[in-house]
Amino acid sequence: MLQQVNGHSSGSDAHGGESLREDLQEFLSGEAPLHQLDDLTKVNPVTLETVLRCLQARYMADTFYTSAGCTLVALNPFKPIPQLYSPDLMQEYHAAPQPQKLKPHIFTVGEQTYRNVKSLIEPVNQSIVVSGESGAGKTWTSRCLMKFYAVVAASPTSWENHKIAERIEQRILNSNPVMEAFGNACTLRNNNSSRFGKFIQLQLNRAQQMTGAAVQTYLLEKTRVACQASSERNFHIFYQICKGASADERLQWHLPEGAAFSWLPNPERTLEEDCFEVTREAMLHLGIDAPTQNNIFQVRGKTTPLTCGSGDGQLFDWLVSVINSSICADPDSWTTFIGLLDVYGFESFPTNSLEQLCINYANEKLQQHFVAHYLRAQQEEYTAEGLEWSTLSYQDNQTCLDLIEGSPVSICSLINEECRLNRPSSAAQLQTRIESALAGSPCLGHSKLSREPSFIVVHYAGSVRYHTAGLVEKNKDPIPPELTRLLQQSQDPLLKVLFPADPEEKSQEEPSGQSRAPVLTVVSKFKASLEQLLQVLHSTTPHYIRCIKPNSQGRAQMFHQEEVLSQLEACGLVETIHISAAGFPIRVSHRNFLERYKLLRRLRPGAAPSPHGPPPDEGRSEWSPHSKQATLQALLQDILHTLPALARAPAEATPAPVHCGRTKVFMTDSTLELLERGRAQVLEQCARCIQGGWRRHW
Ligand code: AOV
Ligand code: MG
Repeated sequence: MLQQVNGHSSGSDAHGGESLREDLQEFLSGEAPLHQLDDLTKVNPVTLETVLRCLQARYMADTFYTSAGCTLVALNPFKPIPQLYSPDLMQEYHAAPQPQKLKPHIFTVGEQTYRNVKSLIEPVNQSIVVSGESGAGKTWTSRCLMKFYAVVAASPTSWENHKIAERIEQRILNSNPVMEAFGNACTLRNNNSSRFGKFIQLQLNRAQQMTGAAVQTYLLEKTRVACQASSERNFHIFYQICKGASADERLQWHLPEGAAFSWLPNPERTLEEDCFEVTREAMLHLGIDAPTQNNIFQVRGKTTPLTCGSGDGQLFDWLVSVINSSICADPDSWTTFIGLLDVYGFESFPTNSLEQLCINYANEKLQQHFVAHYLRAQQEEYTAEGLEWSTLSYQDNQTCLDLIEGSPVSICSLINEECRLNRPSSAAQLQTRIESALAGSPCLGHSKLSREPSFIVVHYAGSVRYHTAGLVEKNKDPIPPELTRLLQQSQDPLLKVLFPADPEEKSQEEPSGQSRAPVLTVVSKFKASLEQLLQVLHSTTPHYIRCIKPNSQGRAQMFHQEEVLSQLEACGLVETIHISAAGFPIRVSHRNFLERYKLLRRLRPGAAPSPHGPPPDEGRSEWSPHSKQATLQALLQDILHTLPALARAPAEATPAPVHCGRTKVFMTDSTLELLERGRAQVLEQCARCIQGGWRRHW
């Protein structure tokens, strides 16, 4: 396990459990100090220790973005830095001949996607997957990117719609405060936590101007309306209404005097998100007029049966559809899109239920997509260097996905089956069914020690125990028929829209034991929307932004290594480190390689330290580019011939190959270790020679 990694620390790595010596670290990483390394793939070797050390050095130097191959790592600064997101900086990245040569930034990713989508030769839709744990900065990042596109892809004309003339990009930006008011809440981990996943497709015309957008949301946490963990709050909108309604509105919406509702927890905390005016203004701009708003707030304000979770879900879905009809472009008016996915990261709590299963299932899917893309990118680098790819074999997370969603039997199918059969079944029975039907899966852990019925899934980011109590009920997500009927009888036009008569509803009321039409469960709906999302992502060029929370207190200038490490694991960055390690994690420029190891030629049989000076080419201080490849090959061969002699055990005698690429030497950890051992031997011999009075000959 990794311990302190700052400076004189100790921690395990690929080199025998000791930290890298400073000179070796410097050699592997080039000359740059760690905080100046813009790209984690240049941290050499790519190990957890070096990656963490680099991120920490950068964070402490107020540098929050770092590239990691095809991924951008974004550390949450936890302090406002307006100049980092200014329109001037957006223009700088937009105007740069090569934005990737500027400092890593979300605008680099924004500009890159914008240019890719613009390519006249082959315009390809783009997507940006923003992930990370709660409070890491996903929504912030997505919002900043939307602002970036609103600047660089601004439409030239304003729209006349809903009696408000304004630019479409402004309307798209207005969707954020509305969705956040109704779908975000203050939690223990984030004051403005999104309680839903979101994919927004920014639609561009041939002239690269934004003509519209489409939003898809996933899994709103509806149960929050009825119950919240202590110290957490309900959705922002309730507090906004309570704190922001005028005296007339209070009367009309049947709100009690004073700010608080007895059922609304923790109203005493005022957050910047509590601004009712911002929400109303944004709704107005989206075409939700004052009478409709009145209707919504009346429905939200009255302590009404709509405060049950299901009603909230209907209202949220309806709002999203209204937003879509307000911002979605005419299909003929756009040709390409940039998709932004703000999705909840991997979750593992003391008690995990259907929500976590769905979230972690989505993360497994996205991880598989990411790994496939990363492997492709690695392959491209190897090919560009003229290396064979066949040396790298890597097992992705398909086994875990088979356990969750595979056919004919999987966790999803078994939970759905229980809903379909609609039979009384205990949590313990569900555990037994899952564990016996899926016993053969290596990704199903052993849950024997648990007092409560549960099963364990070994995810790529760690094992998670899911409790089976209530799983089937949650999966059915029923709106009690009596409640639906009651709401349908309401004179309120909004309630009539939210609860239309549904003929399919009847089939769920039939007595158990009869065959019935497939029930649309939470899991089956989620699976379908996830598959749709993946299809869209597959049709695009993906980009990844991994948001990292440097500490859980939300404090600036504080970097907790253990917390960051577990996030690197959960967001798959550790996996990419392993992928790199499965191939050739050590990549060193030709020049650096030779400068460090040319003295190994002294270890060739018969090449004992000579009193007559160094071999001819060793004395050269300048590297001649003309003879570069040939000299390099010859020297490399010489050096490599010394390796078997350095091996201490037979297994080491045939070290993994060293590949000489076009610009770099690629090798494995074990080869590096042998080379270092050889170097140490030569240096020791030299020291002995000097001590032995050979100094004048040397
Ligand atoms: P999340 O979307 O990843 O959590 P947010 O984007 O809401 O997290 O970020 C949490 C908070 O961190 C924000 O409200 C800001 O105060 C701060 N923050 C994030 N990024 C930055 C930044 N680049 N600069 C300054 N402050 C920042 V959740 O929605 O809970 O998973 O469900
Ligand atoms: Mg969020």
